[in-house]
Amino acid sequence: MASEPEHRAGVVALLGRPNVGKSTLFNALVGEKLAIVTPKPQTTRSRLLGIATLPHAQLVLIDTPGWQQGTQPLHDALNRLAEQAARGCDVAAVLADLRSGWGEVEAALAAGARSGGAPVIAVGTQRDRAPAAPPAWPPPAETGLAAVLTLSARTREGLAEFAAACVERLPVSPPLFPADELSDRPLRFLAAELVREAAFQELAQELPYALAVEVVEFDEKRADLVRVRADLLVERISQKKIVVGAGGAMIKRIGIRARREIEMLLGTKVHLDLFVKHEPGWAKRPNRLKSLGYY
Ligand SMILES: Nc1nc2c(ncn2[C@@H]2O[C@H](COP(=O)(O)OP(=O)(O)OP(=O)(O)O)[C@@H](O)[C@H]2O)c(=O)[nH]1
Ligand SMILES: [Mg+2]
Repeated sequence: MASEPEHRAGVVALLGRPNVGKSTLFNALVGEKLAIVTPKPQTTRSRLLGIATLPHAQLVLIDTPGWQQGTQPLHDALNRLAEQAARGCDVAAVLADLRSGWGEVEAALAAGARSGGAPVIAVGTQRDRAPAAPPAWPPPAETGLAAVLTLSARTREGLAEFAAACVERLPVSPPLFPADELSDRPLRFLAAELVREAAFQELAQELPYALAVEVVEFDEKRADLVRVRADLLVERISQKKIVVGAGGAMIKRIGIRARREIEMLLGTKVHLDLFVKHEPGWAKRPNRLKSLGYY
């Protein structure tokens, strides 16, 4: 009688510099868009747990903020999150954009995205838009890495191979979460993130970084319509003017985009009200960062 493979389960941390594609890979593996993704670096501000349940394994994925070089309390907090994820995982996946090559993996490792003894898999991302002949990466034997592989989270090429490389290195264990669970975060937090994603996409340059989003009301009493009220916090009055826009045009655009995304997440109609609030120094107070979910 052929024996079933043993069930494996454990934590896989996705680490690397901003914009390499950690959140996109996370969503592709979880099979739902839980993590927000934008073309701008430093999109992710929190440790997000996502669950990928496979036939004989469960990957508990941790999406992390990209490694930050700033010195503000927000940057410190984000770097701490990535460090904690690296220390507490069974497999550390260090991602680098294939277009920038091997140096980015080295930099991420040097910057502290090291695992506390867990095997490290180096992952070259965005293979679909990398040059035909990407820069050569050294073989794992020379680097102490458990494996080196490449993939595209967008086209899903190489995704199954990456999952298999992780599973192989996870401990034998029953599933850690129920098979139908996808994340440890409440829907209201995920909704706040989708508002932040819309703002990142609509606003130019530096402004998105001065902005936080807090969902202050999330009413699911009606089965066919969820009411969401969210505040967009900005640090300066001048920023408030830009986020509201002439005649409210900008906040309206952000709202339309965010509502579409929240409706997809919840699978119902959504009524979304957005307010722009001036809250100086939100990014400087550790307790405030925590209450906003950036921990
Ligand atoms: N073509 C292509 N684009 C990708 C792929 N993966 C990510 N991207 C794009 O790269 C940009 C950054 O992706 P994210 O997933 O937000 O990157 P991240 O590493 O989570 O970034 P931070 O949260 O800022 O650290 C987005 O515009 C993505 O759409 C891929 O496999 N192919
Ligand atoms: Mg991200």
